[in-house]
Amino acid sequence: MKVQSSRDFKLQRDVDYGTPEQNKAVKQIVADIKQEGDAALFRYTEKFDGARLDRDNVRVTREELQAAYEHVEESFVSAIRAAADNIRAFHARQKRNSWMDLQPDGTILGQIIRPLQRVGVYVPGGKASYPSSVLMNVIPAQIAGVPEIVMVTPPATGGKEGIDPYILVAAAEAGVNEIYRVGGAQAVAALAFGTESIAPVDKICGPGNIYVALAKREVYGAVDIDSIAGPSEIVVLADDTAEPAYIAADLLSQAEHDEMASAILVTPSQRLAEAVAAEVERQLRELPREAIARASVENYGAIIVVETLEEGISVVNRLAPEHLEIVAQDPMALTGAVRNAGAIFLGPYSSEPVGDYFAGPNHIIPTNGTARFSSPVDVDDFIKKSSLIYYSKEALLRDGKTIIELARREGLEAHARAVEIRLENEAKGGETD
Ligand code: HSO
Ligand code: ZN
Repeated sequence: MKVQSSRDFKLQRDVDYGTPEQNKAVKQIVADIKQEGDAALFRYTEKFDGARLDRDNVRVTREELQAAYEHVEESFVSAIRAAADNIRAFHARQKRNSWMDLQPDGTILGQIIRPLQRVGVYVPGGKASYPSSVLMNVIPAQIAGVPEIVMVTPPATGGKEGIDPYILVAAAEAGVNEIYRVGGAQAVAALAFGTESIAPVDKICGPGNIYVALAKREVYGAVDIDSIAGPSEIVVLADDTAEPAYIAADLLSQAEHDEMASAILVTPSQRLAEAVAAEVERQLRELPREAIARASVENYGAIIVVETLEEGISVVNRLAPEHLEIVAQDPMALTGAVRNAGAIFLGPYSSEPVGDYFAGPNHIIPTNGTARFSSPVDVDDFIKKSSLIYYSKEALLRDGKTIIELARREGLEAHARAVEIRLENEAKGGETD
């Protein structure tokens, strides 16, 4: 990893909007599913995933789910359960209540909080198929009270055997209600518009490859979607008190996710900068995913030497990282100045994977600088609000004229009259004729 000064550091931010061919292919798939339903869904599944599906086998059965438990270690089941408990406890704190305000004139104003009815969670196949992400998507929806949580995943994530049993166990533990063995853009379109075998959902979340991301963009509006996740990012802000081997290990924990993941150390200590650079190299050689992690640190990694920790914070705020670790003498004292970071890990023992798997906060966190304006996935992502308005006669008599004034200013006479008819009638004694 290159040690450089903050003056020489250039921020790289790329969002993948796909090639014109990819966009065209996705539009076609979405249109076909919308029009033909299952027939197109099964045709594309055979074409892209090599699996023959029909109405009877597209859905994962209760028996298959039970069988998955026989293919995973007991220790995995207990680990998933312990993580799920922590994630539930953390997200339970986010629940909001409906509220109502009764005013002295009898007016009632309020907000009703309702869960979404039906949510679809996409679980990718391939290198980014994580049981932990199943928990992070499903549990907040469940805490929000979503009654129907549907999962889709490509038919052979676990090779010839079908869906990866670890994913199935995580889904069962998290409380998924229905699972369908479909993936790709066709699965996203099926969730959005429904087919004969899959009822349509209100929101689609979960990560996927470029086709899945483009399909989510394509169906947005017909349904809600979560944000489109970019590669993982970690920024560590550290001073001389930090242990270089720990910092290097934490940087590599995110670098191993993806060739385009970004791992950055920001420090006022030249000594730490050099020690971490050496450690990264040493530890890289011993990693099973060395090739991915090496590509990540070479292309998107950096060690930035700043003058002071305060300057470090301003670099952090510009980066607006998904994950920030503050490993310094007094991390809490620095935290107040952090404006942009999706998740902040404090002190030498809050290694980033603690948050990825176990502590309780969500690990689906804004990437690509979007922590400037967005937040980790939470219960709010799975609720909606309805406003409640009850106007008393007294209140309408008091406010009617003002409303009429505003309506006529907009040239909307019918609006004005809707209120006026009531005022006039009340002036006549309140009888309608
Ligand atoms: N660090 C990833 C989440 C994850 N890590 C899943 C391990 N498994 C989010 O940036
Ligand atoms: Zn991770």
